[in-house]
Amino acid sequence: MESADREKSPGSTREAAAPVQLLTPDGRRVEHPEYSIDVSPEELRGLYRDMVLARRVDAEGVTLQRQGELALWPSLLGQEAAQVGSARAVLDGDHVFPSYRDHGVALCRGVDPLALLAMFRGVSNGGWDPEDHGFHLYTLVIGSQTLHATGYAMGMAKDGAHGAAVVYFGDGATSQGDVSEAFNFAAVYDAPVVFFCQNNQWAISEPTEKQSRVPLYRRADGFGLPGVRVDGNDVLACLAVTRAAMQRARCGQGPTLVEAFTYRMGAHTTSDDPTRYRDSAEVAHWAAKDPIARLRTHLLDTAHADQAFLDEVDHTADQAGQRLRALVRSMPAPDPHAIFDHVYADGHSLVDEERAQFARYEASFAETGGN
Ligand SMILES: Cc1ncc(C[n+]2csc(CCOP(=O)(O)OP(=O)(O)O)c2C)c(N)n1
Ligand SMILES: [Mg+2]
Repeated sequence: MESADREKSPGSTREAAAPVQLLTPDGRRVEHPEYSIDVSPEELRGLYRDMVLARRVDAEGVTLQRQGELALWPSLLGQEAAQVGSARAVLDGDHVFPSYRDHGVALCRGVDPLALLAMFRGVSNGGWDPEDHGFHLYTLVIGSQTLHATGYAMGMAKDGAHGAAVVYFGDGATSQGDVSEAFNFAAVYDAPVVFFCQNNQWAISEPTEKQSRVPLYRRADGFGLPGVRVDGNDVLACLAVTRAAMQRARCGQGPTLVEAFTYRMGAHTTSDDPTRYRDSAEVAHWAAKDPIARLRTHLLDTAHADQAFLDEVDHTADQAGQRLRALVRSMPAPDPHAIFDHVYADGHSLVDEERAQFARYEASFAETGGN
């Protein structure tokens, strides 16, 4: 087993600056010369509520999959601060391009978590209308959404829109050519886009040191855009850094790469067993940096919240979980033929052929009495 803090190993060529931090793992508020932020007690409580709700929805996703109600679920456990902090820097008029585990971002943008669960149940073809919340569709083709976001941002700039785009991707995605192309396009065209990389240390079973010889935020140097590493388990730092980057983008000062240094506490997806490739000591090391626990400690230490508030948040999250569970379990199965609808706006002979073929296949069960 390698050291839990792998990037600090002696002789490594991957030395990195200390990540931007505003809240220490033991819940102490610290200042940063470049990223000061004024957050009211009410906003702090809101961030806490968002993170607890995100964790609860996520836990429902895992459990429902285990009970056979969902086909798959990619857990965000451990990444609540990176997602909520960055998402709360998004304003109306901005556009978010997510990956596939960004449920916390979806919640903050106002997407009903039921839509996320429906997609992973396989009863919807994609989810939601991106126009409703400026929240585009989940992307499973690793890294491709960085190009979508960059192109969209270039379009926004051409239209004279005042918003910016933010795109979420992982450490593994940085090895995709698409991501390098997006960095380059964004840099040379000064596109109003923020690249928000959640470095959760793993790309399925592949550790980050197999993705890059340099810390990921330093990739930005070669493309001529600023890169910054932020403590991804510190919701305040993620908010401050993303807010600054989005503001830069909105003001026509171009793109930024933000690397949120965090950890995937759970399995890659419910199809994965991480005990096959990583040590429990590493997971324990990161559990001590839990993003929700540190904000809870801070809230209690500063008397910005009391136990009654924490209990109410837990109760609300439980109720949300129960609502989701009941609604997911009662979702009707879609008509299997619906999969052929909407492939093209107009009809297409190939789709018609496939539809007919599927109808024959289905009819064959009736003839043989099989199932
Ligand atoms: C283009 C492409 N190649 C491979 C895959 C298979 N795949 C799915 S998730 C994943 C790992 C991605 O890791 P990372 O970018 O770190 O994101 P994380 O899952 O950790 O959030 C891979 C290789 C894919 N979906 N798309
Ligand atoms: Mg990863």
